[in-house]
Amino acid sequence: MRIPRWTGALMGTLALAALVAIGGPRYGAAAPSGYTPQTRALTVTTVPLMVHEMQASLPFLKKAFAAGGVLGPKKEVYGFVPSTLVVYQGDTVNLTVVNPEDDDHTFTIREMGVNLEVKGLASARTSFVAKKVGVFSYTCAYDEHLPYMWGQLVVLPDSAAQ
Ligand SMILES: [Cu+2]
Repeated sequence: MRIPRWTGALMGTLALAALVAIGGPRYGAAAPSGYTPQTRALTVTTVPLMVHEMQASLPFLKKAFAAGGVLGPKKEVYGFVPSTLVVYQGDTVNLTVVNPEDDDHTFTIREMGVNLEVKGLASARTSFVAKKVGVFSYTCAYDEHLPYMWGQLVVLPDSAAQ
């Protein structure tokens, strides 16, 4: 059977058109990341680091907590452990905050509207979606624990996911 010469050119054009339709290079548009947002269960513990109850075992704290001391009588140092959380944009964070000590705390991310109350000797849960890329501080809102009790939530762009 004889195949007309123009058939080869036509087939080449159709193949190119199909390739572009499937997903060839798209100039001027952001490449799709292909990342599927995940639900991440994260647990943070509130940990006493330098608090009034420790003065008996750490005598230098008496000076630190004295009036005019480096901490003063109205401040205590607590930490969030871990102090850095990393997720990708679009992830859902199912967060549990565990407080094994008797002071109340909050886990607060102002930019995301997260403000979780965590009573003493209890745990609390919340859930939120990390919609924006960036570095967001989480703090305890109690004045007695500021500026010491804080950490950072790092929200990476979904395009950075492997
Ligand atoms: Cu606190």
